[in-house]
Amino acid sequence: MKVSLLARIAILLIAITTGACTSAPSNVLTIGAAGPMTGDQSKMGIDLRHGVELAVDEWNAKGGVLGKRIVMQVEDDQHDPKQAVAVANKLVNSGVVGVIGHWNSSASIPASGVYSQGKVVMITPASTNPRLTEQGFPTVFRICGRDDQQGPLAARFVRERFPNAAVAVLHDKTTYGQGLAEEFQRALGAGPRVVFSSGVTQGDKDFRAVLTTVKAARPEIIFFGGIYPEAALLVRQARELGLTAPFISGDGTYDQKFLEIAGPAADGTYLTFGPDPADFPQSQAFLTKYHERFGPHGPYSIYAYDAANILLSAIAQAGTTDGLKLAEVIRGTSHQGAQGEIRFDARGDVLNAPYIVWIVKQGRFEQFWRPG
Ligand code: ABU
Repeated sequence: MKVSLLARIAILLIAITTGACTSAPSNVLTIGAAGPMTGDQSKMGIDLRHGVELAVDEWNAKGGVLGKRIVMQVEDDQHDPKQAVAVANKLVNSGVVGVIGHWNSSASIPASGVYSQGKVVMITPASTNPRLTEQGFPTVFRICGRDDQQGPLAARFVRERFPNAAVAVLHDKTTYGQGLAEEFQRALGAGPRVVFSSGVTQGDKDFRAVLTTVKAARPEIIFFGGIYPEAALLVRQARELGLTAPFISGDGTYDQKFLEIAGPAADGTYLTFGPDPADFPQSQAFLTKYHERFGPHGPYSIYAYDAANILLSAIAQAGTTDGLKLAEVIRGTSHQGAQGEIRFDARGDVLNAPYIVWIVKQGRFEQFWRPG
């Protein structure tokens, strides 16, 4: 009898210390934010984190969601596909209610399988490769446009502004960069002629060898599919080699960092990206709050902010953190974001993602061309 009582006390103590008999629910909900938080693309991860942080703090100031305080779990995928899968597993195992991320298509696509398996909502603010939402994962969303929109837009711009031009196509061999270059090339159609096409290696610093070959092909325009660290060096080194053909690139190049690294060589570069939120009344409150807190916004800060608000609103509306139910609410709701109305289609893509062509003039991005 004495032994039995001791045994029961021991079992009770083990249960208490391991939390096995704890019935009180946690008073916090955790939201994941994942992207390249360190390394050469960390500006993008930090912009993403800041956008989410602003939304989370606003919700907490209003009392949180479902009566719980919201906390963030920020994870660094270093824009590496393997690291992205590790991060996704870590977030799912932590019990996050959803993830805002990842930034790179090469991270989002492999990570999306993990979130789908774990029935966790993932909303990427920036991954534009079409494949992400073609996989049929019900909990995967993208709040930005796709490369089969911006690639053809760039091609149309080239056809209209540089008809019959000789075109060189370069890309960084990543899911995003190569995919975008292929979309561009496919949409060029008759008229412009591709006289050179090749990949470069992400992380390289010296592109003079490939640029010398590009120069020999006498291009009249150079398209680059890739991110700003390589884009900036390419454009700078091209000008040093006397290669004067205008550059055109995509949203991965659109950032202040591109201007800083490329310097005056950036002038005249064309880029495809969305219109300037500063032009829209509905974006003003976000821009003011973001600037006061973090300084100038990055290209995808507002997308991350809207994505976090969509996730948290869905939790409030659904009254649950069940991923599949949240996905239903997200898909079935017209969201009023800092960018205006946001609605998703059955795949998880946004219904309206306008692209325009920007130009760099005297070290600043200016809106340049809209499809008629
Ligand atoms: N869309 C720009 C860069 C992020 C990505 O899709 O890889």
